[in-house]
Amino acid sequence: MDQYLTADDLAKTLRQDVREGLTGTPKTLPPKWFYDERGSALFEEITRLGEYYPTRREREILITRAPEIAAVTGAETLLELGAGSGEKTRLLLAALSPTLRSYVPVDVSGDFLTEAAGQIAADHPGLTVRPVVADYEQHLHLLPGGDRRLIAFLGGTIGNMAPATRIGFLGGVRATMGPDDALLLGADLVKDEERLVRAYDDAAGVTAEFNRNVLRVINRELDADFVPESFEHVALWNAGDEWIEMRLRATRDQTVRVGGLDLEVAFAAGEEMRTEISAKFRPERLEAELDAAGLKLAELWTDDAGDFSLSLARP
Ligand code: AVJ
Repeated sequence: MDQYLTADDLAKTLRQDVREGLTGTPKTLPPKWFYDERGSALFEEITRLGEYYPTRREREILITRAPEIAAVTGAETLLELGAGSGEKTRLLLAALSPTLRSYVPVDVSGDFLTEAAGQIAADHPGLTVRPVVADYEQHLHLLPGGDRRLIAFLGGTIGNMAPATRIGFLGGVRATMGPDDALLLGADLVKDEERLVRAYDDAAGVTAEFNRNVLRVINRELDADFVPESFEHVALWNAGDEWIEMRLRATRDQTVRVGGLDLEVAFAAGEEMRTEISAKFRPERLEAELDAAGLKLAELWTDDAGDFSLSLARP
């Protein structure tokens, strides 16, 4: 396993993020810290909710288009950024199998990778599985090269990046690509506000627990004393920026001590802290942003309902 990111690096980044986020105005926390074991399990539960359509829609597109993706790319290496839920990976691996020689899952969690990679290697004898522990916002240039790579970034996670970060990320991906490489990008589409908000504020309250989980992560990792129950989940559609925002709203005045940072933070009743943006796209904007990064949109597929998109782009 290649490791460009150590547990120490991660801990340092968390400290930086939390200090910056809790001392800024308004307060923010980056969404990457939702995903400890409990957070990842909660996200898996979200993907099974009736209201949360993206995972289901992206799977539909993949089932329909995987043969075309295989035919057009003839991929020899599948490089998956943020190696996600096993099922989509499996669909791609099956379709690409005639040409595929190696699979490179990239994730910040080594434990997760070891488990996922072991399973996939066992199921695909002859496939070289080479997991890489890295942060795809920092280490793109270090990822293994090769001919005919398909770089997959699925799930709509690109929507979690602020626009400037996103542009930098796409440019970074482009910079690592050879002439025969391709990018497979999953992105959620702009739609009816009510459906969007429901997808991020489900009736069973799973997303609310997922949102509050970031406070539990900080409590554990940075010796903080957040009372998660004293924050309520907020999901709203920001029409100007065309993104969903998740926030945590303090239900009462409170002071939180973050021991690991020797920091005390006051929250006023009603104060809101942003924990995630999840941008939704129009096809024209996707094409324009890919173009600005030096990538040409070869295909943009959607599911039958037009909810979600899967784009194939090339240098
Ligand atoms: C995993 C980043 C694609 O933004 O829809 C789900 C995370 N947040 N519900 C998304 C998430 C709230 C999800 N991504």
